[in-house]
Amino acid sequence: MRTQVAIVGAGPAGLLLGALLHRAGVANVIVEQRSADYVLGRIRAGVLEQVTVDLLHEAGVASRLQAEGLPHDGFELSFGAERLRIDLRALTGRRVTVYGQTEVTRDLMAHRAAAGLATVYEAEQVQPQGWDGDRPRLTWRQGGAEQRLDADFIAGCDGFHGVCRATLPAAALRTFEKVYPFGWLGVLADTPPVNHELIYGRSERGFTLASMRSATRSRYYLQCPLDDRPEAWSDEAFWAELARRLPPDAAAQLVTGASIEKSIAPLRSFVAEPMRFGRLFLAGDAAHIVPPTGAKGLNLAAADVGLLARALAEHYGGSDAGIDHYSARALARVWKAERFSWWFTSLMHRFPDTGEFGARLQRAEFDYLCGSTAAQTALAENYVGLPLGA
Ligand code: FAS
Ligand code: PHB
Repeated sequence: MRTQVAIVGAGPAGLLLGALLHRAGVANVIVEQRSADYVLGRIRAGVLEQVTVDLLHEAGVASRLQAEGLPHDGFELSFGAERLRIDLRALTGRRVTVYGQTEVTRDLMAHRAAAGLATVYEAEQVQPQGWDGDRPRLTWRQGGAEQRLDADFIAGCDGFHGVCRATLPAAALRTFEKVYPFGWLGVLADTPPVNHELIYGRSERGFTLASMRSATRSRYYLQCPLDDRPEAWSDEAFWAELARRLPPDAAAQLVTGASIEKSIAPLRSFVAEPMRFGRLFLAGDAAHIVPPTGAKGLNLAAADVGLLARALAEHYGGSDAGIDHYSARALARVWKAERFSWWFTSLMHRFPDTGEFGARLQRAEFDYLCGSTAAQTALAENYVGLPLGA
């Protein structure tokens, strides 16, 4: 097989890159190690920045998002019983859209199938090769036979545990990492959300997030110890702890029900530099990870592939300026999102070493936000997402 761009990974980064390249007339094939159902079964992000919404429109994959996405003009912070609304629309003129990553992935998969684009699922032992020369290619095994895909470029959209970054020589890569001493226990339930907008909460007992997927489907998170396990939490125990941590007037609105998904995600900040190696490009979680506090992971992946798709299309138009500047441009925006996600996580969580002094500092930051339009604007403009070229 031969194509112009070989994409490793059929998560949101790989699928959106494939759709944008197809729109630009650039041929591409996606090679994914899991089944489509497995990819769809992962419950992850829930909030889309306008940059992501615009890219999905550009890719021609936004009709269901347009119909079912929930535009949100603000969100709330709570400290104990106190609540502060951050008015995104008034402070930045922009908003975010609540639409689950699972639905984004489903729409991208449907678009790809309808366009008749090649996607190889359940590929085993995928291996990028030749990316440091002029004959890049992917090999993999399927049905007991070796498969090969020759291409002009390889896009590593294979997530944090993928093969593309792992294939690179250690000396070629600089990595930066911070691992947080807690995780998020997430529950999805077909119950109405406690509030019409998201509430990020800091209680004495730890962080909570009250989010949603629709007016009838809620998504909640509790900060939990790293060694905690989803099976250690009955639904009743989860709802009782959530009610203890939510601000009382929100807890009074809580409708409980059977969980339809329960999982624990670790929190990490991670960046690999650079994001280009000859004819291999990294995008999305393959290159960087943020704690989900700032709702940046999926949105950074979309921004990366928005830059990469334009750069590759320019290459076929005769200019290599885009691919030559891809890594620096992507990383400039990635690091600003890393800073914001770290700051927001540090503000809203109980750390083992927070102590009384640290708790007072977190409270002082919340009080400052309550009284400062400038502070709220800084928070709002990072939350809605910085412009693509920022
Ligand atoms: P993905 O990891 O989504 O996709 C990579 C794909 O590559 C996968 O399908 C994988 O199977 C495939 N792959 C891996 N190795 C391969 C190989 N060797 N060969 C072929 N294919 C291979 N972000 C938010 O904004 N908000 C959240 O609440 C949030 N919650 C999260 C919870 C969890 C548990 C995790 C892990 C992440 C969460 N994220 C969240 C971040 C998440 O949404 C990512 O940012 C997003 O999935 C990034 O998309 P991709 O870069 O496509 O990576
Ligand atoms: C979610 O709804 O899954 C969600 C929303 C906002 C976040 C993290 C997760 O910051």
